[in-house]
Amino acid sequence: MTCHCISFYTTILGVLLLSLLYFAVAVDRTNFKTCDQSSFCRRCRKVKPNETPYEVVSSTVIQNDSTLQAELFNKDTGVSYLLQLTSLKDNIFRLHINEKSPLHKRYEVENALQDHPRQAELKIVESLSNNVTVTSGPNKAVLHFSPFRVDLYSGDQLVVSANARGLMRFEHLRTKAVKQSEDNTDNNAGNPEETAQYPGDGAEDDPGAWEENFKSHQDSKPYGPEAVAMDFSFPGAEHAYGIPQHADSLALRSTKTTDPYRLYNLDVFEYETNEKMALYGSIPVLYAHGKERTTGVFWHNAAETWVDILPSADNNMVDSIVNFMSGNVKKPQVESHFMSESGIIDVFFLLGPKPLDAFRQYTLLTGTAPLPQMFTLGYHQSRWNYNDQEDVAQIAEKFDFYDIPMDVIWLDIEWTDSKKYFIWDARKFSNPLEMVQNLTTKGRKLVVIIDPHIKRDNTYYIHNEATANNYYVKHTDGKDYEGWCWPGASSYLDFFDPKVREYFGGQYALDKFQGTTNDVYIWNDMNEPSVFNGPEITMPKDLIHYGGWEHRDVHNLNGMMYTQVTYDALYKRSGGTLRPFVLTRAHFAGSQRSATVWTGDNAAEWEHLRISYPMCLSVGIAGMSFCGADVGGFFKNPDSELLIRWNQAAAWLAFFRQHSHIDTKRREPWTFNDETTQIIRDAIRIRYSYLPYWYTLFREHEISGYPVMRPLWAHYPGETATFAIDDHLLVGDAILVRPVFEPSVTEVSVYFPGEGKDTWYDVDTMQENKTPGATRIPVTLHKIPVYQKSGTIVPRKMRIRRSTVPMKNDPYTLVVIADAEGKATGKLYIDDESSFEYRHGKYVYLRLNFDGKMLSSRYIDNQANFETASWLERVDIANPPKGVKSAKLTSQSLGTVNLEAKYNTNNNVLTLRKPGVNMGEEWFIELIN
Ligand code: NBV
Repeated sequence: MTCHCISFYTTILGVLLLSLLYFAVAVDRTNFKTCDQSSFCRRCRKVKPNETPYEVVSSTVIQNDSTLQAELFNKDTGVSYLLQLTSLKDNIFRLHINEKSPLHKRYEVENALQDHPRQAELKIVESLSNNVTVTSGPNKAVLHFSPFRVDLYSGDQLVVSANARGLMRFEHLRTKAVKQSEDNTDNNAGNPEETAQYPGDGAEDDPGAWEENFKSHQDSKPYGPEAVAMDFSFPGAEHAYGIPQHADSLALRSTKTTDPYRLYNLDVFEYETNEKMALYGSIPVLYAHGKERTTGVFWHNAAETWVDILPSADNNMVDSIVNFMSGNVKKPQVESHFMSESGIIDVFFLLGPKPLDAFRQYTLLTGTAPLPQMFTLGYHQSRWNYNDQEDVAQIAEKFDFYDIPMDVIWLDIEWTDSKKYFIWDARKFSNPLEMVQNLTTKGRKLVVIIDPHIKRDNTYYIHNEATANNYYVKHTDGKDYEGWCWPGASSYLDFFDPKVREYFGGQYALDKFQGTTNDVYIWNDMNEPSVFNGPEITMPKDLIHYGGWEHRDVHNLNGMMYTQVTYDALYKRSGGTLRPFVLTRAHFAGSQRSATVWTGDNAAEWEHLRISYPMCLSVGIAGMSFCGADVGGFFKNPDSELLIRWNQAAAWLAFFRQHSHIDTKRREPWTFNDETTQIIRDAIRIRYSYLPYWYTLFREHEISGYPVMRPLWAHYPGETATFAIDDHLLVGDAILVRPVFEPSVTEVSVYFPGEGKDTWYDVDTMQENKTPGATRIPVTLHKIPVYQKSGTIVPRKMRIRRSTVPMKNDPYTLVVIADAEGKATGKLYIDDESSFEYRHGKYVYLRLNFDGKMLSSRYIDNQANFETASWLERVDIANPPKGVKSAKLTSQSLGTVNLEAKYNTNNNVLTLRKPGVNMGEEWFIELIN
């Protein structure tokens, strides 16, 4: 007993000390590696351009269905590789390079791709002594033999080249060379001839090749150097985007004089903005965009990766003198260089040509986000922590009292019994079921956190079962790895093991997870994984996962493996009827299929509010549209102005949740003063009024892969001035948002895209803005600039209630903005808002069309059908035809009925009240003069 207490108190003390440490300092860069401190990055970055030792062995080139195959030879080392260039459907190529006979298998990523990519026909059209040309549909690929290089053309235009700069590096597996002085009798010594046998790649000389130290941590590298790297050039492109997650601008900045962008899932305490440092997630997809086209590369590798970027403006690779002499205008070109610690080279080229095409191509490979339940798009109230069940009940009541809609209350780690996930702290939550029921009777839900570290406590059944069944990630000697996290001593389940996935998923079953119901959803945090005493606050790279893979190979995938378990478990829990909701911090390519993401531990600072836009845009074009940031900032306390502006901005990001650190002051919408409460209430209510539009966009994302929130250049790809804008966004293509990201301003600069062809209407006043491009727009504390594009129809619901559930059958309002020709179009998707029945045709998907005289609603999908109780309450037509006196609605159930039409001269809007038709049927309304 005594012994127990001592260890208990040391654990508590340890956690306290650690948490103090954890809270007292701002970002400590010394915790994280620079490229120079990472031996593979150093080696890859040192590769000299234009001296590639790789060449294609011309006699080995063969074509096999959709694939061109050849041997690649490194003339410096004598090592052979197998290269496959495959043509895929929808303008995608795949380049796959692996060692021909590796010493042992090299890791190839699993789970990021949704299915086997569909192949497309490929034809050899020219075979010359130094290259071979193949075509596939409108695209062409040229494989150059010596020096090795792959050029991809869309039509006749070269859009991306691999290894054009000759930076490819593929470190073959080898045994450790033994220095002359070492004892040759050592069994592990390997082949003393090794260095001589494969000279020339320089890895042996790198002191970090066979083991590497960082701070007090040693990474034993039993497999030695095994890095892979490749450069990609994008002629015609001006900017590069993507490769989230970084707290940086959307348009990637040059890394010429800085470290490369780093992709390595890490828990970076108090991260700073405008940084290329790694963060919680890594999605290795890059888009290069210029006036004429967008081209992407998806680097399918889950190991630590660094990416050098040279946007066109910083790129002097293109010979400007030649251009100058010949009178040519310098052609823009973006350069990139991907470097990964292990794995193979497996890269997908997304040939666009438009931005939305490239985004879609990426999601054809990695999947789209399944349509979320409607409640997930409402407002979420979180805090680390709501103290107990009374606290939760009071918070919910206050939202009702202040008439602020709210769909979900969140519980952070303090809900657990001493950080033993799945077990309630019975002192604070004696009756969780009643607490949940109190919420659900008002149409609300609960989310609880489940972290991946498991407390090493032999009174904890999960720990005991995991130990007994060998479910933990292991050291090389086979012992369970033990790290340090919230519970103190912790171990980490190996989610790469199917048995572990099955086991852990089973914990969510309602009969197992006491105190929960189908209305309790899950938040997965710390899944990078975060290990307080690990190297760079994560798991050592030489640990062993299922299948014998080193953690090094799979690190960036780890968090996604975890959220996939949660998603599947929630799906199973409801017998496949309810759409799961999982929030994740770590993420990788494909995470969109199982989780929503947020930007982690930001701070109550204007700059952090500002960066939430590019961060969500960036992850959005990388497939994860369902993104948000902690409203108000996680660390520190926002003042009322910052909190107001944050709510106003966040109401236009897909995931809208207020959350904050345990040491912050309460900041629920009513905690400042009446005016603040009222303005925040308005922001949240506006969000609810646009939910039909958000929901439609999410359904369209699921079908098309188009992001829900989009950078301006996604729709205005030829408009150069939009390329660097990331403090605006488009929701779908119809709503333009430019939040206020600065304190005490009375006006902001809004960029109106469309060069005058599209004009923009202030959604509050319906006033048209006629000046294209950057324009100063006045703002008040009550208002941020939000516009609807001319020519669009946006569905809304104007009866705002306490949550989305009671709004389900409420009537719709359509906001029609006629363009210069008097026309507008839009779409509306309706279903039961929660189940998977829509996958069996239980929905209506409507095309809304206004041709200047007639507004109609027609099924896009005739097969589908869904009975909704919602009806059409109102139509507002901005910029309507002149002289309309009345209107006539026709539908099957109503026949033809007359409608009153009211024209408002102040804002030039024609309103049709109570058309009354059911939204599930087709109808049309004629305007009558
Ligand atoms: O679980 C506590 C927090 C959580 O509130 C936050 O949102 C996560 O990003 N968590 C990190 C652990 C550590 C915070 C310092």
